[in-house]
Order: sequence, then structure tokens, then C-alpha cells
Amino acid sequence: MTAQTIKSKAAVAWAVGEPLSMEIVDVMPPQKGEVRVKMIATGVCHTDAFTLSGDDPEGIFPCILGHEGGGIVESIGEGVTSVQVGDHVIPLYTPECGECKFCKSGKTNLCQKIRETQGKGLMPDGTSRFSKDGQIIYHYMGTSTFSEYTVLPEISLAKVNPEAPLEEVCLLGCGVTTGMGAVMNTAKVEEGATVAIFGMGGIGLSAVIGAAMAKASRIIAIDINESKFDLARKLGATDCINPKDYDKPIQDVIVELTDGGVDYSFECIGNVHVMRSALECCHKGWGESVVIGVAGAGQEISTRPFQLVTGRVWKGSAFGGVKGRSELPDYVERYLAGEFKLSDFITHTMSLEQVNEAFDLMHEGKSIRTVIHF
Ligand code: NAD
Ligand code: AHE
Ligand code: ZN
Ligand code: ZN
Repeated sequence: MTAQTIKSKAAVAWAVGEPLSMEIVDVMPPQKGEVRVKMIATGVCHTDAFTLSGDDPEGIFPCILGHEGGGIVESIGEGVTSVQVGDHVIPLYTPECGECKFCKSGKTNLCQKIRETQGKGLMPDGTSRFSKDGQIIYHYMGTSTFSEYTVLPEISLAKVNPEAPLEEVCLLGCGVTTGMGAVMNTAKVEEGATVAIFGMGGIGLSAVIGAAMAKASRIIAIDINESKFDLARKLGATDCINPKDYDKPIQDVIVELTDGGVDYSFECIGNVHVMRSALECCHKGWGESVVIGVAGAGQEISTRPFQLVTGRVWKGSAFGGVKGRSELPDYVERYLAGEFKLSDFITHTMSLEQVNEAFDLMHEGKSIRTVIHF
């Protein structure tokens, strides 16, 4: 039977800075190469709050936010072959087409096949599948997981083992994969290395897990909110540091603590000043710093070029460098095999109606991840 437009509960971001509003929206059937997914659960990531705040140059309203989901295929459009109705899937804000220059390069996970339309809040054909009383509502990051039903291009779905609870593996749709992947794929931290991780939210704590799995000898966790330190230690941090306890720059503290600086550092906050500290706490000659945090429109990073001349490396990582369709299913398998836990991250669960509370908890520093159950 051909799929029809359906009604769906969704949390709509009508305008910058306004609380999300619960609405019943229309969700069109999936078109050629598209898939409609029934969401089962979604995490709330700081990037959702970042876009809602107006700091995201690509923010476009009204839209349906959310990009850390897990769901089940409800219907498929013409020509879709890689997923079927009933498959368990994780939406990908970084798709994998396998045929664009980026996919073929073997050097990056940043598939660009649909990046332009995705950045405009539209499906690849330049239109939206969401509306309310005839008014267009834009997609967000190609995923829009704060909706009971969402439509994605086939190339933006990772099919995962149905035995994995979607209420937990949804976190692999962004936060946990990003942190672990940045350590293992982007930096390729090796056994015995020293690591500094700035920001102990969902991303930084996942980087701690990655560093522990890589058998780093020292994992220094840095945050201004000390309530994050218990979990950081539990996941493998060897040192927890609050920069507010020192009257000198945090990079100087870390350089002293590590006989010249760390081998690798990760910025998991989105603060350009901390990005500088993260670079400058790296060891002369070889230290590498990875920017993961997303900074607001107009902000820029700076350091003395001498920092780079003397061998430090500054790089960045999106979605942990992970190729969603070919590599993410294996993260799910590793989770199922017990290599890492996801329950530690889930400090709160709630319904979609409560999504604004999830943002409040995040801003108050009280949550690691809130998972919305549909
Ligand atoms: P979060 O809000 O849960 O965590 C941020 C942490 O940083 C908090 O624990 C906070 O106390 C700490 N912090 C804030 N200011 C600090 C400072 N000056 N010094 C030390 N610690 C400080 O956020 P999250 O969901 O973990 O996301 C972190 C960042 O990563 C955000 O910028 C988000 O947009 C970005 N992100 C990037 C990617 C990517 O692919 N590159 C993916 C996901 C998230
Ligand atoms: N739209 C913003 C940048 C936002 C951004 O950097 N997003 C990350 C993912 S954050 C997930 O929580 C990302 O993957 N970026 C790569 C990409 O292609 O968007 C801006 O500054 O314009
Ligand atoms: Zn995210
Ligand atoms: Zn591609």
C-alpha cells in the first residue's frame, strides 16, 4: 500500500530562543530514495541547544530539531533497497553515499552528496516533508528526531542490530560516537599516551571512554562543573581538574603536570578560548589537539603560529570521523558485546512533551544526556 501523509507529534522550534512547542504536524510520505521512520527515542545534544540559541549560522526556523535518535522504518519510498519496513535504524546527520568525491577519498567521513540541501533544512529534492496547517516546517541536520515520525534520505540511515535497545543506542547517533571516534579515528590515540579532555558532557565523557579503551596512561578530565568528575573517574579519568582552582592558565597547569604537555587533547565544549588552551597544553614537537566543540557564528580561534611551528597539530572532528552506514553498526555490536556502557550517560528520561526541561537541565549542568521516549 502506498504511504500517505500522516499526523505526527513534534516539538517545533518556531523561532530563535523560544521554547519548543508541541504540535501535531503533517509528515508527507517518503519520496524517491527516502524513508519514513517512527522514532522510538532520541537524545538531546548540546548542538540542538546551540542552534536554538541563534548561534548557528545555519539555523533556520521554524524547524524540528533533534539528531541523536533511534527508530524503526515505517515506510519506504521508490527505489529504496538498503532498508525495509521494520528495520531498526539510527539517523545520520553525516550520511554516507559511497559515491561522492568525499566518500571515495577514503580520507573523511564528511559525505557531501546532500550537504547543501541539508544545510537549508530541506530534503535532497529541495522541499520539506513537514508542515503545519500548510506552513512549511524545516528539517534539521537532515534528521529532525524530535518528531514521532521523520523522513530521511536512505543514505542517512544506519541499519543496526534489532537486539540493541533503541532507548540507549540512540546516543550513538551523535554524542557517544563523536567522543569515542575522535579519540580512536581522528587522533588515533595509542597505548600509553597522555590525554587531556576539556568538557565532561556527553562528548567529553565519551572521549574519556575512548581514551580508556585505547589504554592511554593518563586521562586528564577538565571541567568547571565538579559534579561531572565522579562519572569521569568511573569511566577512566586519572585526574580531574577544575581550572577555577588555579590562578594561572590551565594549559600551564597541564604542561607542568605532564612533563611538557600531553600527547593528545580534545576540546568538547565549543569555547574558542578553551580551544586555545587545549592546543597549548600539548607537548612540543608532536602533541595533537582535536576540536570537537562547535563555536558560535563569528567566533574565531587564535594562537601564536609558533605553537604550530614547534610541532603541535590542530585538527577537528565531526561525528568522530565515523562513516555512518559502514561503521556505525559495528559500534552497536561493540556496545552489545559489552565493550562500553551507554546507561551511564542517561541521567534523565522523559516524554517529548517535556523536551524543554531537557534543555533546562543541560543549561543548568545537571544532565549528561536526557533521552526522550516516544
Ligand atoms: P554539554 O553541555 O553536555 O557539556 C559541556 C561541558 O563543558 C559541561 O560539562 C560544562 O560544564 C563544560 N564546560 C563549559 N565551559 C567550560 C569551560 N570554560 N572549561 C571547562 N569546562 C567547561 O555538551 P555536549 O553535548 O557534551 O557537547 C559539547 C560540545 O560538542 C558542544 O559544543 C556540541 O555542540 C559539540 N558537538 C560536536 C560534535 C561534532 O561532531 N564535532 C558532535 C556533538 C557535539
Ligand atoms: N552548522 C554549524 C556547524 C555545526 C557543526 O559543526 N555540526 C557538526 C556536528 S555537531 C553534532 O552535535 C558537524 O558534523 N559538522 C559538519 C557539517 O558538515 O555540518 C555552522 O557553523 O554552520
Ligand atoms: Zn550532537
Ligand atoms: Zn558521499
